[in-house]
Amino acid sequence: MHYNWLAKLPPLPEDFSQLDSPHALAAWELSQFFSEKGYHLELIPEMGDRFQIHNNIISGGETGLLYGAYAAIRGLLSGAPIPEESAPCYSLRMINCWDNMDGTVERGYAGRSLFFEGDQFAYDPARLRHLGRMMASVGLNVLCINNVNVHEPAQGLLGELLPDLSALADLFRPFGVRLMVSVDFSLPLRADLSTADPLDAAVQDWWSRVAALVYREVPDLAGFLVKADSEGRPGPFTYGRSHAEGANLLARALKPFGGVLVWRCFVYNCKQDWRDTSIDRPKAAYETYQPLDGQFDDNVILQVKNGPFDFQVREPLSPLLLSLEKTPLALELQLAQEYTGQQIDLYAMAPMWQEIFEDLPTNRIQAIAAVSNLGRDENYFGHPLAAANFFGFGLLAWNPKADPTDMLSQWIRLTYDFTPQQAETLLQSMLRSRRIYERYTAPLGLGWMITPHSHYGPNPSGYEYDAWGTYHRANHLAVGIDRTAAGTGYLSQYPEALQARYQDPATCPELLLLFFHRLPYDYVMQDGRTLIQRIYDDHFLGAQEAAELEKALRALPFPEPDRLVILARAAKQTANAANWRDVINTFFYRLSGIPDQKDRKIYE
Ligand code: GCV
Repeated sequence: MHYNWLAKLPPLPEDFSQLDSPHALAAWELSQFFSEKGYHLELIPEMGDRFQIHNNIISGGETGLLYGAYAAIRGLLSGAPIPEESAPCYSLRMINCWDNMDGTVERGYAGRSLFFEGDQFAYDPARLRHLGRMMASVGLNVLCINNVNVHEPAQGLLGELLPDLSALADLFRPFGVRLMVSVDFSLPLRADLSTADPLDAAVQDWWSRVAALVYREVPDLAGFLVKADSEGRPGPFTYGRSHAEGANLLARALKPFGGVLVWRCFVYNCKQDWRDTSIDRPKAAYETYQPLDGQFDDNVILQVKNGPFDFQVREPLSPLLLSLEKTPLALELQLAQEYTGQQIDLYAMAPMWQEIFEDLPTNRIQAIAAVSNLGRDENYFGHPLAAANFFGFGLLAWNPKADPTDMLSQWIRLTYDFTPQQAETLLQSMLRSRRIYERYTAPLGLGWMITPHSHYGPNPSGYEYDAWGTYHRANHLAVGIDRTAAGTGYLSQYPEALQARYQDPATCPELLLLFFHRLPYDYVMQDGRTLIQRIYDDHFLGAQEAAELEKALRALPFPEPDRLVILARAAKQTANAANWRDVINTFFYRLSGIPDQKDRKIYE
């Protein structure tokens, strides 16, 4: 038995032959709860994902009926209001799995792949149906099953593995979930073409033929996802072509079949010389894509990570998301806790998403994606409480203005039978968890003081003399990078209002201070503390709060097996936080020579 927000629903039937459509599944789900005073379903195909609930009638399109049914069931079980009508903000609400066919998951913290093992498809249909149900229950509708770093034999997903892909698409169809595949830009070379140049007629023709074959097997495939010219992946730069030319090549092949081409904008120089201060990695995506605005076909979606670096605990919004006017955009979030505690440390993401959408008008983007935190662990998420991030992401993708407190309390009520007071303790622990993690790790927007490669635990200079463009440039006097016009000029990529907000250290939000500014350790913060004292204080406080978090979790009556896992992870988090505290404080003390005003233990 594993607990998550579907714990109070009856198991899905083993024989799924009757539940062959979202409509049929909606009827079955409702019948489990409302046998007497049931809901009637009224199929109105043109309503698509939308639904209305009036006088016990749920009207909607095929998928709308399913989302309406789950909204009614969630309301019944959690007390959350059941909407009279509802429509998703974005039509593509996507989970991106970074699963490899050997069974590993890149940046996966919940066990091995749910889809693959031993270089082939290998899955438990019941487990995947449960995944489909989890997705549908919160309105998620696209699942990209393989890593954006496409490794053999995943190249075969568009070839010899198509029958397997088709079977998997069949499995997810009743849940209204369409598959997507990550595609290697150099795939034509695997088929013995001499080039993958997007302007080459033979290459264009080859992709069109491949798309036709793929759509014959999987007619509702959502499309392709591509990571190109990024971290060693092939791409159009090899042929002196732009990313618009590269993306349009694939988009045109997909167009006749209604597929979209999702092109990731995670492009930067990962072979930088740390001595070279003329390059500033956060500038890269804007510099690459902003000049191409207007050159993309209408079925291209550019997928942009929320921040200009790479899913650090705190980054400002990527300026690219605010600057493209003519190109559809997808926001990319990361549920996998790569830099944020690896599903060991508690890190509820909803408060962070709320901050993102404070700066990002909802209509600036047309789609939303999240890197999966799923795996083959019994509870799918490694840490049972990490399920709340998956659940919350679904609600966010449906309505980006959803309130973090509402999302998390709904999840708690669906998952555990707690008293209101216990539920409140858990809610507050989750709401605080991100700031706690932030306090004991890299200070004030610096990021990257993490152990290289594994990305768990502290190593303040691990990425400092490396090629990844991730520098804090701390010396004995100052720390941070000046990204104003006097420095790298990154700030000029923002609209004026945000430039004004970040420009002056005196008004820049303190949690981003060292992202935008280089400051001496005796710089005086808004509350009168010096910068170095603030760093020490945050780290002592963060470690103490992690220990308090553990205590709060220990006092809660989590059912087994959740309790065992949650408490074991909380203990690891406490130790991790203490380690971060000591390493970061010692690092800055040794550099600055400035003692802690409160005379707490910092190592010599
Ligand atoms: C899939 C970071 C991660 C990589 C990941 C990459 C990406 O660099 O460490 O594992 O690769 O982001 O988003 O493409």
